[in-house]
Amino acid sequence: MKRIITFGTFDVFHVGHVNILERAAQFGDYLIVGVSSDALNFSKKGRYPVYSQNDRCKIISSLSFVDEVFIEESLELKKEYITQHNADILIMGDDWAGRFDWVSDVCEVKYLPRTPSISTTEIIEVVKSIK
Ligand code: C2G
Repeated sequence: MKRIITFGTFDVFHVGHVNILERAAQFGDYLIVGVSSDALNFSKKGRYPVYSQNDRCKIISSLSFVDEVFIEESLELKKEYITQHNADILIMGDDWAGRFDWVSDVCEVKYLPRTPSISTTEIIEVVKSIK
Protein backbone atom coordinates (compact mmCIF):
# COMPACT_ATOMS: atom_id res chain seq x y z
CA MET A 1 0.00 0.00 0.00
CA LYS A 2 1.68 3.21 -1.18
CA ARG A 3 0.75 6.59 0.27
CA ILE A 4 1.20 9.66 -1.92
CA ILE A 5 1.43 13.24 -0.67
CA THR A 6 1.24 16.48 -2.63
CA PHE A 7 0.97 20.18 -1.76
CA GLY A 8 -0.55 23.24 -3.38
CA THR A 9 -2.76 26.29 -3.09
CA PHE A 10 -5.33 25.10 -5.65
CA ASP A 11 -6.87 28.59 -5.83
CA VAL A 12 -9.57 29.15 -8.49
CA PHE A 13 -9.55 25.40 -9.08
CA HIS A 14 -8.86 24.47 -12.72
CA VAL A 15 -8.07 21.50 -14.98
CA GLY A 16 -4.28 21.74 -14.33
CA HIS A 17 -5.06 21.03 -10.67
CA VAL A 18 -7.32 18.09 -11.57
CA ASN A 19 -4.60 16.65 -13.85
CA ILE A 20 -1.81 16.74 -11.26
CA LEU A 21 -4.00 15.27 -8.51
CA GLU A 22 -5.39 12.57 -10.79
CA ARG A 23 -1.89 11.60 -12.00
CA ALA A 24 -0.45 11.74 -8.46
CA ALA A 25 -3.18 9.33 -7.29
CA GLN A 26 -2.13 6.83 -9.96
CA PHE A 27 1.30 6.41 -8.30
CA GLY A 28 -0.24 4.82 -5.18
CA ASP A 29 -3.30 3.70 -3.27
CA TYR A 30 -3.98 6.67 -1.00
CA LEU A 31 -3.65 10.38 -1.86
CA ILE A 32 -3.04 13.01 0.83
CA VAL A 33 -3.17 16.70 -0.14
CA GLY A 34 -1.65 19.58 1.84
CA VAL A 35 -3.57 22.75 0.96
CA SER A 36 -1.55 25.90 1.71
CA SER A 37 -3.15 28.19 4.27
CA ASP A 38 -4.34 31.72 3.53
CA ALA A 39 -1.63 33.07 5.87
CA LEU A 40 1.12 31.08 4.10
CA ASN A 41 -0.01 32.53 0.76
CA PHE A 42 -0.04 36.05 2.16
CA SER A 43 3.48 35.65 3.51
CA LYS A 44 4.76 34.11 0.22
CA LYS A 45 2.94 36.21 -2.39
CA GLY A 46 1.74 39.31 -0.54
CA ARG A 47 -1.91 38.57 -1.38
CA TYR A 48 -4.61 36.25 -0.14
CA PRO A 49 -6.02 33.57 -2.46
CA VAL A 50 -9.35 34.32 -4.14
CA TYR A 51 -10.94 31.30 -2.42
CA SER A 52 -10.57 30.83 1.36
CA GLN A 53 -8.61 27.86 2.72
CA ASN A 54 -11.87 26.27 3.91
CA ASP A 55 -13.40 26.48 0.45
CA ARG A 56 -10.18 25.24 -1.22
CA CYS A 57 -10.08 22.28 1.19
CA LYS A 58 -13.75 21.50 0.53
CA ILE A 59 -13.20 21.48 -3.24
CA ILE A 60 -10.12 19.20 -3.00
CA SER A 61 -11.87 16.85 -0.51
CA SER A 62 -14.74 16.39 -2.93
CA LEU A 63 -12.52 14.74 -5.58
CA SER A 64 -12.98 10.97 -5.81
CA PHE A 65 -9.23 10.29 -6.07
CA VAL A 66 -8.32 12.38 -2.97
CA ASP A 67 -8.41 10.48 0.34
CA GLU A 68 -7.26 13.06 2.89
CA VAL A 69 -6.75 16.82 3.05
CA PHE A 70 -4.93 18.98 5.61
CA ILE A 71 -3.81 22.61 5.85
CA GLU A 72 -0.14 23.33 5.04
CA GLU A 73 0.89 26.13 7.42
CA SER A 74 4.58 26.38 6.48
CA LEU A 75 6.83 25.35 3.59
CA GLU A 76 9.59 24.48 6.08
CA LEU A 77 7.44 21.80 7.78
CA LYS A 78 7.37 19.59 4.68
CA LYS A 79 9.36 16.74 6.25
CA GLU A 80 7.17 16.78 9.37
CA TYR A 81 4.00 16.60 7.24
CA ILE A 82 5.47 13.74 5.19
CA THR A 83 6.43 11.68 8.24
CA GLN A 84 3.19 12.48 10.16
CA HIS A 85 1.19 11.19 7.19
CA ASN A 86 3.52 8.22 6.54
CA ALA A 87 3.86 9.21 2.90
CA ASP A 88 6.04 7.10 0.58
CA ILE A 89 6.18 9.53 -2.35
CA LEU A 90 5.98 13.33 -2.61
CA ILE A 91 4.64 14.44 -5.99
CA MET A 92 4.73 18.04 -7.29
CA GLY A 93 4.40 19.75 -10.67
CA ASP A 94 7.68 20.42 -12.44
CA ASP A 95 7.51 24.17 -11.80
CA TRP A 96 8.90 22.99 -8.44
CA ALA A 97 11.56 20.70 -10.03
CA GLY A 98 14.51 20.22 -7.68
CA ARG A 99 13.06 22.45 -4.95
CA PHE A 100 11.89 19.64 -2.69
CA ASP A 101 14.85 17.30 -3.19
CA TRP A 102 15.90 18.13 0.40
CA VAL A 103 13.10 15.82 1.71
CA SER A 104 14.38 12.82 -0.27
CA ASP A 105 15.82 11.24 2.91
CA VAL A 106 12.25 10.74 4.23
CA CYS A 107 10.43 9.80 1.00
CA GLU A 108 10.78 9.46 -2.75
CA VAL A 109 10.30 12.78 -4.63
CA LYS A 110 8.76 13.01 -8.12
CA TYR A 111 7.98 16.01 -10.33
CA LEU A 112 5.31 15.60 -13.01
CA PRO A 113 4.94 17.86 -16.07
CA ARG A 114 2.62 20.83 -15.53
CA THR A 115 -0.48 21.18 -17.70
CA PRO A 116 0.49 23.81 -20.30
CA SER A 117 -1.32 27.13 -20.83
CA ILE A 118 -3.42 27.31 -17.67
CA SER A 119 -2.79 28.97 -14.34
CA THR A 120 -4.75 30.72 -11.61
CA THR A 121 -2.90 33.97 -12.38
CA GLU A 122 -3.88 33.77 -16.05
CA ILE A 123 -7.53 33.04 -15.20
CA ILE A 124 -7.62 36.07 -12.88
CA GLU A 125 -6.19 38.26 -15.69
CA VAL A 126 -8.74 36.95 -18.21
CA VAL A 127 -11.64 37.56 -15.81
CA LYS A 128 -10.37 41.10 -15.07
CA SER A 129 -10.21 41.89 -18.81
CA ILE A 130 -13.83 40.89 -19.44
CA LYS A 131 -15.83 44.08 -19.91
N1 C2G B 1 -0.10 22.64 -11.57
C1 C2G B 1 0.00 21.93 -12.78
N2 C2G B 1 -0.36 22.53 -13.96
C2 C2G B 1 -0.81 23.81 -13.97
C3 C2G B 1 -0.93 24.54 -12.77
C4 C2G B 1 -0.56 23.92 -11.57
O1 C2G B 1 0.43 20.76 -12.81
N3 C2G B 1 -1.12 24.35 -15.15
C5 C2G B 1 0.31 21.98 -10.32
C6 C2G B 1 1.52 22.65 -9.65
O2 C2G B 1 2.72 22.24 -10.28
C7 C2G B 1 1.40 22.16 -8.22
C8 C2G B 1 -0.13 22.05 -8.05
O3 C2G B 1 -0.70 22.06 -9.37
O4 C2G B 1 1.99 20.87 -8.08
C9 C2G B 1 -0.69 23.20 -7.24
O5 C2G B 1 -0.30 24.40 -7.85
P1 C2G B 1 -0.53 25.80 -7.10
O6 C2G B 1 -1.93 25.88 -6.64
O7 C2G B 1 0.04 26.88 -7.97
O8 C2G B 1 0.34 25.59 -5.80
P2 C2G B 1 1.55 26.46 -5.27
O9 C2G B 1 1.10 27.84 -4.94
O10 C2G B 1 2.69 26.24 -6.19
O11 C2G B 1 1.79 25.78 -3.84
O12 C2G B 1 4.31 23.48 -0.61
C10 C2G B 1 4.16 23.87 -1.93
C11 C2G B 1 3.09 24.87 -2.13
O13 C2G B 1 1.98 24.70 -1.30
C12 C2G B 1 2.73 24.81 -3.61
